[in-house]
Amino acid sequence: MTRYLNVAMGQLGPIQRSDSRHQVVARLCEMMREARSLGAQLIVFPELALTTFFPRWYIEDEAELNSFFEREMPGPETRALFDLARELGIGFYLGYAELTQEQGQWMRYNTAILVDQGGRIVGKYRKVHLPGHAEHEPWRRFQHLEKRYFTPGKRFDVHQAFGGIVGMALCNDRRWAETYRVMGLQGVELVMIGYNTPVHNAPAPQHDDLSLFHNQLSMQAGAYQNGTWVVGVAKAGMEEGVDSIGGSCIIAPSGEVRACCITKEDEVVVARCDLDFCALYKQTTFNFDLHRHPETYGLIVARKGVTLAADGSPWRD
Ligand code: CDT
Repeated sequence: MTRYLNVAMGQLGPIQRSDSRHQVVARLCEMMREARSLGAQLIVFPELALTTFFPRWYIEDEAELNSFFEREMPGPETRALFDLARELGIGFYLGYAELTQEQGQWMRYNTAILVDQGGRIVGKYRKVHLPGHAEHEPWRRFQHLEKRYFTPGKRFDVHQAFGGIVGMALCNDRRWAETYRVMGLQGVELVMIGYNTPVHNAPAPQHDDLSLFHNQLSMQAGAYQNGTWVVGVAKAGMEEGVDSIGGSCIIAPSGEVRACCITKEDEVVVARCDLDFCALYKQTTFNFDLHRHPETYGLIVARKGVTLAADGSPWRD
C-alpha cells in the first residue's frame, strides 16, 4: 500500500511584539483546524512561531529576553495546541525559543518539536547552524543575534513517525548540504524546516533580490540529492519594520515544487506526499551504498573552514 502523508504548511504572517502568546496560539489553532478540514495529517509551523523574531534586537535585560522563551512545553499558553491536535487527530511541527536548565545552568536553544496525532511530543530538534553575530552591531539596520541568544544544538536525529522516517531542521540549516545528508544517511523521507528570513542581509545586501531564489534553491537541492520530501515554512511579512520572505513550499524528492504559499500572511496549503516516491531516488541516482565514496570525504568532518597555505595555495595535510 502506498504511504501517502497529507502535509500542511501553516505559514504565519507577521507577529508584532505587542501580540500575546494567547493571540498567536489562537492563529495557530485556526490554521490547524483549516489544515485538518483539508485532510492534513500533519501541519508544519515556522521557526520561533510563538513570538516576533526577537534576535533582531539587542536586549540586555535578562527578564525581557527570557519573556520570548518557553520554560515548559506544553506550557499554560501552548497547551491548547496539544489539546486541539489530539481532538482533531493532527500532528504538528512547531518552532519556539526554549529556556531550560542543564546541570544547574540556564540554557537557551532555538528549538522545534514534532507532536503526533495523539498530542505527544515524539521528537525535539535544537538548531545547529545559528546565523548572524554575537555582539551588538549598531551599523546594521537591525540585528541578527542568534549567536548571542542561543547555544547550538548537537544532533540531526530522525524519527519514525507519521508512517515514515522524518527529520527536523530550522531556517539557516536549510542552506547547508550537511543538514540533509546527515538525515539522508538515516533514511529520512520528510524534512520539516521552519524559517524567519529577513529580505535584507546586512553583510551582503547584494543577496537581497535573490533571497527567495536561495530559499528554494537550497531546499530543492537538499530534497533531490537525498531523495526526500522537504517542507519549508516561513514566518513572513513586515514584522516590527523588518520585511521577511514568504515562499513556503513543499518539495518532492524529484526536486520539483509540489505546492507553495502565495501570500505573506497566515496561509494553509496542503499537499499529498507519497513517501514511497523517495525510493525512486534513494534506490537509483542517490543509492548511497552503491555510489558514495566516504573514503574521499574525510575533509568534510576534519576541517571546519577553508584552509590555505600562507601563499594562498591549497593546504595539503
Ligand atoms: N532565522 C534564520 O536562520 N535566518 C537566516 C537569515 C540570514 S543570516 C543573517 C537564514 O538563513 O534565513
